Amino acid sequence: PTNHHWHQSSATPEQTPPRSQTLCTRREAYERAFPLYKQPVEVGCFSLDSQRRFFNDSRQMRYYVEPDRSPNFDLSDGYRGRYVKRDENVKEKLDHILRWIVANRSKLKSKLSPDASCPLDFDFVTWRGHLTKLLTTPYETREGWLLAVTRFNGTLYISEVETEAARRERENRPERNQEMMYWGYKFEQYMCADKTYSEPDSSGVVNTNEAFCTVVQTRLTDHKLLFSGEVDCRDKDPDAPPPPACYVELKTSAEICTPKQRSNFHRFKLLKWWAQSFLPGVPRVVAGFRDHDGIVVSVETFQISKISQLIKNEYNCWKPTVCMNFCCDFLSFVKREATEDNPSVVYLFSWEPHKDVTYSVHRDSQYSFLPDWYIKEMTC
Ligand code: 0WD
Ligand code: CA
Repeated sequence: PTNHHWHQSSATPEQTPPRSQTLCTRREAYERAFPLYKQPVEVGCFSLDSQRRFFNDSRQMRYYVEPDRSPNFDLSDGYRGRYVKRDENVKEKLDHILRWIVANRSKLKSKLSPDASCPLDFDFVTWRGHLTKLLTTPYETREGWLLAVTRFNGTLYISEVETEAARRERENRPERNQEMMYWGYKFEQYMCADKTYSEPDSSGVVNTNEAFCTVVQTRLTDHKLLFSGEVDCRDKDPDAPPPPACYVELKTSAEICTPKQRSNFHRFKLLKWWAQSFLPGVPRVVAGFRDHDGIVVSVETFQISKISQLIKNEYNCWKPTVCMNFCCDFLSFVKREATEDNPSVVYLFSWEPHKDVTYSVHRDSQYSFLPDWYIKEMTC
């Protein structure tokens, strides 16, 4: 692999400075051929119920219902009175994915023998959302990130740590923003039915504890990945292709009235939408465009495979290849640096906009995230 974009401090033999390896995040460094990304395969799924309890099944699956041409959904309906919000102070880290792994380990083939699942045959285990952040890093100018990495039985586990800035923002979120966050969930309720044969019920409670998550495996060049992502709904047609091709991602966005708004939508929104759905192989995003009062005025479908064409005329726009190559090189960087195989050691990778990625090492610290029950279960 080419490493022309590596910046490495040159240590002199007499005064060895602290090891400071970094990874550059400039777009130009990642403009090369699109890397191999194998078609993601769903290997399982799980559900989180209204009390955030884990179930190793698809009980929270919902079904996409095609809306009217001009729907007039009121996204603020129920914000006061029919809203149960997940407790954002509870940090779940990778716990749900680890529970899924333990429950399904016999189905997962091992590196050593096809019978045992210890060690796991994956280089990385993480949330899809963490990979989305990596994909968009070369284009992100506002929010940095912290990713904790632990190597255990040869597999690298990646779990996000909330930055100080993100925590402050969350704790000081204006009322208007809180309500706008609700809009996305309310849109899901207008668009989804609980059964293949039923209709959406917008009179019910919106409970953000509930989730249906897919678990997919894939490979990015030489990195074998296992990750999970929340899926909004699926095509209810029994003849629809198997998951993840039948899945539909739902989004809301401000209605587009000016060329400037259209350009910003292409340059910023579509980057996030593309990255999030491309990773697990979800083929389409259904967007509800809403006015300032949270009324959906139109609904439009975006095919993920057509987004790169759609943005090509945009000046100075993002490129899928830059996103994927950066992610690939970051994973190589992690593999190279996070060498100690120890569940209580965390390599904390840190990035701020306009800077390089750096890291620090922490033993038995507040950052350790692999639970004892998982270590016990997976120590063979
Ligand atoms: O502990 C953490 N740091 C995180 C935990 C960060 C991100 C997610 N999670 C967990 C939760 O268990 C959640 O159920 O991940 C699940 C979702 O994972 P994901 O699919 O990897 O996350 P992402 O792609 O960022 O978000 C997908 C959806 C969002 O939909 P929109 O359309 O807004 O992108 O998951 C929801 C949200 O509806 N979501 C979350 N749900 C619970 N906790 C979280 C979160 N922290 N972030 C997004
Ligand atoms: Ca969504």
